[in-house]
This record gives sequence, structure tokens and C-alpha cells, in this order.
Amino acid sequence: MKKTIIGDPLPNIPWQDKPKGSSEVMWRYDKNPVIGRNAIKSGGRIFNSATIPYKGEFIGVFRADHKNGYPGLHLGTSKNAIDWDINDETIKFYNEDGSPADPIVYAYDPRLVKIEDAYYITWCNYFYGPTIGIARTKDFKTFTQLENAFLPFNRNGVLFPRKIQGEYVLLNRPSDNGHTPFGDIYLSHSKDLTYWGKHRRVMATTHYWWKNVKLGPGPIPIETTEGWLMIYHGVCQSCSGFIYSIGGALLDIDEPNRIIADCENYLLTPEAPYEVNGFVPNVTFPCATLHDADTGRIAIFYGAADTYVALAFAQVDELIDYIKANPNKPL
Ligand code: BMA
Repeated sequence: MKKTIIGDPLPNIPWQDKPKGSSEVMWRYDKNPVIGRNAIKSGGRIFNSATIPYKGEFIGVFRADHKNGYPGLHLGTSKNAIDWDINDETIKFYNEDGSPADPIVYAYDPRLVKIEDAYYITWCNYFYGPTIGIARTKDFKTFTQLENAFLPFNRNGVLFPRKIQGEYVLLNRPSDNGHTPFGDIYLSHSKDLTYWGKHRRVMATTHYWWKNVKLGPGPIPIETTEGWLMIYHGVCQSCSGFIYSIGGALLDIDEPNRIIADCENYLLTPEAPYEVNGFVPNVTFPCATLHDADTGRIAIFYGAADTYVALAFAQVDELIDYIKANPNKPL
């Protein structure tokens, strides 16, 4: 069988075949949502969260919006990546010298990646406004917070899963302090995960209505023989607010600020009851994938309506063919 995903086999990821008769390239888990309201005592809503394989099972960093309104990051474990055991306490961070890090005011939309022998969490961190926080762990017991990557305001920090041309690469989305009405995807380089520079624009909003207001990178990009598969969110505005859909593109392997193909169509848009009803209706916000290099199966974890965690599935070859067959066209 053709191996398109460059990576490890991971046969135990969640999976359901595409429903018979469906023409979608990304289809929902039929038991969605996988995390409902009030899953932990301290927080009423868990959504926009990340997971990764760990020691034969799965571990995750979850965004929980607490009863005081602030979001925090919580660790969770699972044998099947569907049924989760999530800590009620937030993750405690330490500085590199072992002293406790400054208290977290708010932390949200985590991403989780393994680079070489360590795991990194990136998230939207309060620093006189939102910017990108970074922490490292090797055992999911001790978490070392690194310097914030950027000045405010920035959201959606997403690390590539390996150094590219000797440097760490971080997708990010400069923003404002509120419900940003603009936003293109950029990337930044670093030799040490502390000093970030050599900023490049990756992707701008387009005339296509579902992604004409703002964009943001989603899960950790997946390395494939066809380029980096970048799943992202695209946003449009209706009379009653923003609508967040899921898009897909391929980026150049050595220079990922270069787009090989970007799909004019969304891959998934709010339709299911748990996507169109909730704290913020009409949001599908992808933050993580689990993927199996042997079968090309991809399980996509996304936040639904800022209220739930939901799952969708795709087959890598079908997804890439669809992206290439339906490219953005100029107006
Ligand atoms: C963005 C972030 C996301 C959220 C989205 C929709 O600005 O706050 O966490 O899912 O808005 O409300």
C-alpha cells in the first residue's frame, strides 16, 4: 500500500469508515461529541483541545473554561482517545531553574507536539493580552514554561513536528485583543525556542466567503510525501456572528511558507446540532490529529461551538487529492 504519511504506524487511533453514500472527504464520528458539558468539576465546557499518543495510549491537554469564566489547561489520559479522564486541577508550570512560573491568568486553545525527545505545549497565553505560550515536558509530570514566543497580540501557535533546515518553525496568527476581525497565517523561525524571527506570511484570507475574514492554523501539520498537510480554520461573518469552518492545504516540505495547494472549499462546516448550538454557535475549531502512517487514516479533534470536543475522520490520499482537485482560483 502507498504510504503517504511520513511517520509512525498508530493502529489504535479512533476510526470509523465513511458512511455509505457520503461524498464528504471529512466525516463526523457518529457518537459525537466525545466530551460533553461539565466533564470536570472546575470547568463547565471543554473544547479546542489537543491529544497525542503516549506510551501505547493517549494523553491530552484540554482547554476547560472555568466557572469564573477564565480558560485553563488540564491534563487528560485515555486508552482509546475517546473516553477521557481529565484532571480537575490545571497544569502547574515551572521555570527552567525549577521555581514556580508566574501564575497563569488565562490559557486556551492548546496544541501538543513531540519534537525529538520532548513534548511541547503551545497555547494562547495571557501576557497583557493574548500571545503564544510554550512549555516543554518529557514525562507529563513536570512542565517547564519557556518564554512567550511573541509580543501581544497573537493566537494559534502551532509548532511543526520537527526542525526544518535546522530551525524550529511556529505557525501563528497575529491578532488584536478582542474577537479579531482580520487574520492571516504566518510562520516564525527559532534556533532555541526562545528567540523567534525570520517571519514569513503563509496564507492570507481569500475571496471565498467561508474564509474571507480570518484564518488560523489548526492541528500540528502532518508530514506527507506531497508536502505538509495543514488543516486550518477559516472564518466568515454573518449577521449573527463569526462562522468557523475547517479547511486544508499543502505546504512545501522545506519552505513551509510556500503553499503547494489550498482548497477553495471547506472540508467541514458547522452543521451538526453540537456545532450549531452551544456557547458560541457555528464553530468547528480543529486543534489536533492522530494519524496512522500505515493506513493513512486521520482522526481530527475539533472544538464544537466552544462547548464540546468532537471527532472527524479523513483518509490522507483522498483528502490530498480533493485539495489538489479544488484549488483556490483568483477572483
Ligand atoms: C477565537 C478563540 C477560539 C474560539 C473562537 C470562537 O477567537 O477564542 O478559542 O473557539 O474564537 O469563539
